[in-house]
Amino acid sequence: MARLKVGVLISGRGSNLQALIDAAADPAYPAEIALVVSNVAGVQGLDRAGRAGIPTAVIGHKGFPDRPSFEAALTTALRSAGVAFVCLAGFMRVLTATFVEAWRDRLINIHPSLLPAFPGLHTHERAIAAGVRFGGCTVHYVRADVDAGPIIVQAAVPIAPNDTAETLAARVLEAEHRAFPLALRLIAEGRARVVGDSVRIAGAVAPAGFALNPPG
Ligand code: DQB
Ligand code: GRF
Repeated sequence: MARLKVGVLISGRGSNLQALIDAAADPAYPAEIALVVSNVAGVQGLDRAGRAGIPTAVIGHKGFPDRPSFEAALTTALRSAGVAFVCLAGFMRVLTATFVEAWRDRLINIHPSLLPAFPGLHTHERAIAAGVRFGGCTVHYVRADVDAGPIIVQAAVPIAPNDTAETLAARVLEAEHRAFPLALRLIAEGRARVVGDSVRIAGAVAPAGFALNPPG
């Protein structure tokens, strides 16, 4: 089967990008990374892509007069590389409704909390301050409303009494590195379907630690 051609947008470290690169190194994985775009030059994620032989582009948002022109350049680069699906992996610019609609249901993000709790930034500090006992991560389709799209995969992580934002972030990150490749695989296999505001998953066995919505 032809593999789904994916573009990954990053702004930094790229450890979730690395998890996708590692998953796609298996020829049986149903998606391949055709392009990595960073809006920031010199970041570690670009080195990770380069090492894997994946084409990269730097499209700095500061080089454009407004968000629509920046995003038009993103879409042009993605289309030129034959990208059919886009993953946000630590991409730190909020996208306009125009971009989101252009890639509707072909655009996902990974967020380091159990949404709908703690959308936005500084999630780990906020979770600890709120005294919640579980953190986690969420892979979701992107909607104009930030961190509010239909949820594909979540994983929960316990919060220890002595956790700092840093120790919790590290524990959540390990879960992210399993959840993101899982979500992309389910989508690329054609198992994920957006029904209203939620995602239905058909014919998949949930790996240990994951629960998937039923089909329907
Ligand atoms: C992010 C969500 C929010 C931010 C960054 C990444 C944020 O608030 N950054 C500070 C403002 C930066 C700016 O001025 O642009 N996570 N776009 C839409 N919907 C989303 C998710 C992310 C990025 C862009 C979304 C997004 O759910 N419309 C990733
Ligand atoms: C991750 O925690 C991700 O959930 C959030 O930004 C961080 C990116 O880390 N959106 P990395 O660049 O993938 O290492």
